[in-house]
Amino acid sequence: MPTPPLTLIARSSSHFSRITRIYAAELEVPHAFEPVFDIVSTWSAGYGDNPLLRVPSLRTPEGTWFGSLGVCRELARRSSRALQLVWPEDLTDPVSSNAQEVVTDAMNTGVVIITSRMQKVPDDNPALMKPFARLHGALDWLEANLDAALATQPSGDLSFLDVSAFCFLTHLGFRGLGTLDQHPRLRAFCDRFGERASAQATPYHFDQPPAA
Ligand SMILES: N[C@@H](CCC(=O)N[C@@H](CS)C(=O)NCC(=O)O)C(=O)O
Repeated sequence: MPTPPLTLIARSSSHFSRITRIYAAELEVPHAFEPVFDIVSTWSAGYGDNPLLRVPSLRTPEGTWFGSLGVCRELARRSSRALQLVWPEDLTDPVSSNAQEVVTDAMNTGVVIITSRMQKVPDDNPALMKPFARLHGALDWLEANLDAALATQPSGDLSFLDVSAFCFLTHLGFRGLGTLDQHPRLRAFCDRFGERASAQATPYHFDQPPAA
């Protein structure tokens, strides 16, 4: 079988990567998957020449796209499906715009905590006090406001806010960053979105390098 001309350079354990995997599935864009096994590496070629040394990237014959939003936009341009897509710039009221801000920033905060843990920084280190407070504040805010944000955004087949919120919220338990035990509305949202085939096809797991 010929290799598809697109390659997603990503990690199956990464919430930003999962956004792009869900878009690729929804948009039915064939692609190869190139896992980044060593996320601590500073070798940019391993990240598709992304100088930020992060996943995801999308390698195409025309060039490489860095970051989840840019990758999703390129997947949309390459899709033959006529889906109505709702992007962050379509969120023109405060509650949905703020929801996107809170979700994206909380995802970045999760990355800060995970990369600190990789360097053996304990969770009670003062440097992580504010990131954990930020994460808890984000969850409480989303519990109170996400439903309104989702209802207020323009209607469409797929919304970046929905997808990123789902990837963020389901990643918390996977990486031991928190639970949704006290957040029933967020749990209900995850259950609803989790019924989509694209969500079920992209569960979090750690990619394993091939045996030597
Ligand atoms: N703005 C980027 C953020 C990507 C990001 O932070 N990815 C994480 C994995 S979820 C990563 O590469 N972490 C490794 C690091 O920060 O060194 C996006 O939207 O894709």
